[in-house]
Amino acid sequence: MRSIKAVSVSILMIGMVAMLAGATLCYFDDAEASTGDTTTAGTLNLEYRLYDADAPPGVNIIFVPDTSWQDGTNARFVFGNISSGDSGHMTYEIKNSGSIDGYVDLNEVRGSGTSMNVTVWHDEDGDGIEEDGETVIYSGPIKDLKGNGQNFDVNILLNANGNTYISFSWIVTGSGKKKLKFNFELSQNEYGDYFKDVETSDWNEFKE
Ligand SMILES: [Ca+2]
Ligand SMILES: [Ca+2]
Ligand SMILES: [Ca+2]
Repeated sequence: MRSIKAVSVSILMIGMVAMLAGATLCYFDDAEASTGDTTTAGTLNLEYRLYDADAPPGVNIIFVPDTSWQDGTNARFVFGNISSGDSGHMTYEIKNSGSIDGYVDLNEVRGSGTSMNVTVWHDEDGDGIEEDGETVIYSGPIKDLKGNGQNFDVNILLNANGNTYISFSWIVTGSGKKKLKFNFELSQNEYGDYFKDVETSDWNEFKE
């Protein structure tokens, strides 16, 4: 009898452990996009900042508001006094300040205006130069990024406490205002259907 009872208790305990494990997984499955939520299993939090930019002499570059880390807040670059033929780049640094690894996508990339081409890439070393082995995310006119924008399922693995860079090179091909904005999304899995954190840039501006 004693041994049968012991077996029963063991089965009961296995059942309870399975229930607890199931509950933890469900919690992750059901979590909505938010800013730096905490779970019992760890945290997933994305932050970004304006890192670096360049442009021809005579073009003004303003970091708005500054180069501090953004977490639930917005930042942007403003280039002023640009003219047709000018080119340059802007680099954003992103980091995973949570305790679990995640995957980064670039979503809702939206352009306003015409007469500018951009190339967006995973600038692994953050030097603003597109090198062999660095993944190009988009290359083309900003007018093709109108409406709700385009989503780029790039799945950049960003380990807990890790950081990396996304750069945009641009070339002005005509007159008129041009703007560009986008979301960085850090997700627990590659499909963005689990726990995730989204940060949004402000409209980057390119003014004459
Ligand atoms: Ca965040
Ligand atoms: Ca590079
Ligand atoms: Ca993804």
